[in-house]
Amino acid sequence: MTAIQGFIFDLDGVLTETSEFHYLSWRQLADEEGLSFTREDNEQLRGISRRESLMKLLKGKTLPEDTIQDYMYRKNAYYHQHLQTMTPDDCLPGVRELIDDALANNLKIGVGSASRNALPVLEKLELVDRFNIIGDGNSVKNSKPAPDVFLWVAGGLRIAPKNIVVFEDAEAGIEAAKIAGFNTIGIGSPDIVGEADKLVPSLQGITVDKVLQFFAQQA
Ligand code: B16
Ligand code: MG
Repeated sequence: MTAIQGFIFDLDGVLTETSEFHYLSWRQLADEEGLSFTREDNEQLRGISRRESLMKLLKGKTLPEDTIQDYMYRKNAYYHQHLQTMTPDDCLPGVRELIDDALANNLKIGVGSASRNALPVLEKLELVDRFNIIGDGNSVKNSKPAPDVFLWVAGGLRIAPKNIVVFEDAEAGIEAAKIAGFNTIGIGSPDIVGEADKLVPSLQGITVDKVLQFFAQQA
């Protein structure tokens, strides 16, 4: 019998691709404030919190706390405008199939995201009711690469990290999951998620059987 009893999915970049919305929102703020911000810069923001994203965008420039709060508020307002265009069709390929397969195999499933917007995004995708538990940037204090959000979700699922597979697209997310002893599947390029136990280009064609077989061989 397999030891894997649950899956935890990151949200942005795993269940849906919101990085373009994050890019456009930070870009609008950067343009308004005369800061430089490129698509390459945006790639460095995958999986890290809103505040840490702003710190990277500022590239060492210091600002008073009320200005930091104003920048984060405005960026989030722009992001919410973009979210209005999101529909259930914005689920990435293979996501719905893997969720159905996991539930049919009696696995418990959760979301572990750094985003404080995880709930509105999952509502747009019509996925909220599918998950046993949703952990996000509001659930814990320390964001990825701290393991807190994944441990919070694992606690809610009542499953030990060694019996859970985490699906992540960000270096910070793989680091967070590995520190706490989760099994990891990295989605995307080896340059970014190369530290994961297993790498896949996307969730398309990924089945519970394939995942369980992989981690059975690992054991
Ligand atoms: P918000 P994930 C992360 O979500 C994004 O990858 C990252 O780019 C973003 O800065 C972070 O959420 C915070 O998002 O501003 O919505 O709170 O990949 O951990 O699901
Ligand atoms: Mg992500």
